[in-house]
Amino acid sequence: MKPTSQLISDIAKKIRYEITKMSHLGEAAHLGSSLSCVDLIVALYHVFLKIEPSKPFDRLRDRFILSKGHAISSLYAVLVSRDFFSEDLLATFNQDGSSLPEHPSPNCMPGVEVATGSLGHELSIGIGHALASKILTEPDKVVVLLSDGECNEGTVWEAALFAPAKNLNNLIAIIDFNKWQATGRSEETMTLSPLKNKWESFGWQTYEIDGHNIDEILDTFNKISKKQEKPIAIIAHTIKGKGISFMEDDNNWHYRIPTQEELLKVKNELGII
Ligand SMILES: Cc1ncc(C[n+]2csc(CCOP(=O)(O)OP(=O)(O)O)c2C)c(N)n1
Repeated sequence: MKPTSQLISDIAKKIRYEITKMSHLGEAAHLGSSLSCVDLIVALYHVFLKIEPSKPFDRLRDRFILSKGHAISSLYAVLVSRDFFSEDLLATFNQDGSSLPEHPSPNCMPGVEVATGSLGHELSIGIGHALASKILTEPDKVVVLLSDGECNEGTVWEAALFAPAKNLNNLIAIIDFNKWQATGRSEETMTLSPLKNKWESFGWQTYEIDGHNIDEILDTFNKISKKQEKPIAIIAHTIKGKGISFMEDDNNWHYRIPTQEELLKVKNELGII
């Protein structure tokens, strides 16, 4: 039976606390960036992706690539929520000698497919997987989660041209459109709007959704799991720092690390026991 949207929300809430704790313990930045994509990653791993924790290297698994690799804490915590590895390891995030680095390397943990962190390259890597699957007539799909600032990179648009040209209908790009970059508003850095029209005009079938509305996320996944002709782009409107009142849409949390007191505040606010 598929998990309900209430269950997905509950898991996401727990993960919001876990990643705040990871940022605190590991003195790691990018908490706001991780919070903006939690709902999407939980919905992917608990509903959409066909990938089994007991067979993380199964040839026919779906692939997920977190192109905005600086938000890796959310992927690690979601992998734990699916039992890919033990929860204890989360406390070692970003520590010396840890197998959970702040930017991931391939297979650093089961379920982590690709080294990410250098923005702009991973849609092309996803295309490589998707093209290989098409050539081999294999059934798996590939999902790449990008950030909006990343869409300033020319490599993203070269990849965006390539995928429709090869009819990669097994490829899904999700853009975590939180309207911020490291030091300012995305729109002020380089105009992205109208982002949906841009992907559409490059030949992608495009959806625009609220990236925190679980029902809307699941509905969209439902639509695209049917046979489609083109690669899919989902423009997910999100809020950086989502879910924690004093972090929402405050870009200081791109770099800020929560104190012990703030961690407690988050615990209380999320109702974590
Ligand atoms: C090629 C490259 N240049 C610079 C950086 C440093 N960097 C880390 S996060 C970031 C931008 C963050 O904004 P965005 O990509 O929109 O993601 P958000 O954190 O807002 O989700 C930058 C420039 C990088 N990771 N890769």
